[in-house]
Amino acid sequence: MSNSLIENPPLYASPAAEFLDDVLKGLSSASRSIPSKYFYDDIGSTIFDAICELDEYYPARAEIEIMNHYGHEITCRLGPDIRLVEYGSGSSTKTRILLNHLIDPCLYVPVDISIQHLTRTSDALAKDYPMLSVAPVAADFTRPFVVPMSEFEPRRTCIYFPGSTIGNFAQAEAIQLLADIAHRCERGDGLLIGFDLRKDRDVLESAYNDRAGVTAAFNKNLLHRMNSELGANFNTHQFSHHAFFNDAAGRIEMHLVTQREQSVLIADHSFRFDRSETICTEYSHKYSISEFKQMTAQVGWHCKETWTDQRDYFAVMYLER
Ligand code: AVI
Repeated sequence: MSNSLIENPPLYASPAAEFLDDVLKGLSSASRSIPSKYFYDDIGSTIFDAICELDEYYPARAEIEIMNHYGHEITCRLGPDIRLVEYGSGSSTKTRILLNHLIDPCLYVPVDISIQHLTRTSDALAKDYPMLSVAPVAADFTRPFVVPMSEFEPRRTCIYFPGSTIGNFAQAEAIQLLADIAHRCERGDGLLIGFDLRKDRDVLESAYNDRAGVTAAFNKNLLHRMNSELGANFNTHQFSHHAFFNDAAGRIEMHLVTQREQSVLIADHSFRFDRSETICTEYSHKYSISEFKQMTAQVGWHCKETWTDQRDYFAVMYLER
């Protein structure tokens, strides 16, 4: 397969009807919420890249530190001639570190919900790694999609799931997703996954309440997206960003809080908001290594090795089926 020209990726991304259904369902429930996957349109994905550059947002740097420090060891674990499938590939920043060490990968399959971001990133990778076959797939990885096959039989498939995105699922959903990934894999296939570790409340809360307000803009982009794509009439100035660590649940929660009583119209459905009422837009779970080992073991994954950064803020775990 030539990589000089990346064909249009097969498209499995959420259509507008599904976005509307999820929003109406989420806003009709007693505790209002919207799935965090809807953050990632082209603008949201670009704001997320800016979050990763912030001083306060330690997870991105901690994971890069691990990949830079242990990249060789990690790729020795993965072995040569693999098909690498990345869930939620975004800008593929950490992938480049893997690719610099991997021996003769057969195929790289970035999977992302934002088609524009995916196409840009895949084109850039194809240019920078001319020997690599790249076959992007635009999909919501929580739903079934077909993984392209490589020209040569890979020694194994390895799922790369960096960025602690697994933390954005409620714990039961995270376990279900890990089980689904296991079912899609064959015995001996690998999973390289990054997750954020528990730490001081101050460090956690600063990471999601940066001084420059980039995370607030990321959160509010969801309102702009509902206005432009679903014809909603949210007054974005009347909502504020709120993020805090819920200790009992072991997670950061992000919310949009109404500043005053108001009604919002979305596709002929009217929603009344009391003053200070919130819409939960994201969970970001923080796990211990032993907790994460237990979660993965119960759905058929065997932990082979774990690497952490110097401050033990973040972990990257390699598991096999
Ligand atoms: C993508 N995900 C792992 C990020 C996180 O930290 O949970 C999303 C994010 N939300 C606010 N800042 C970053």
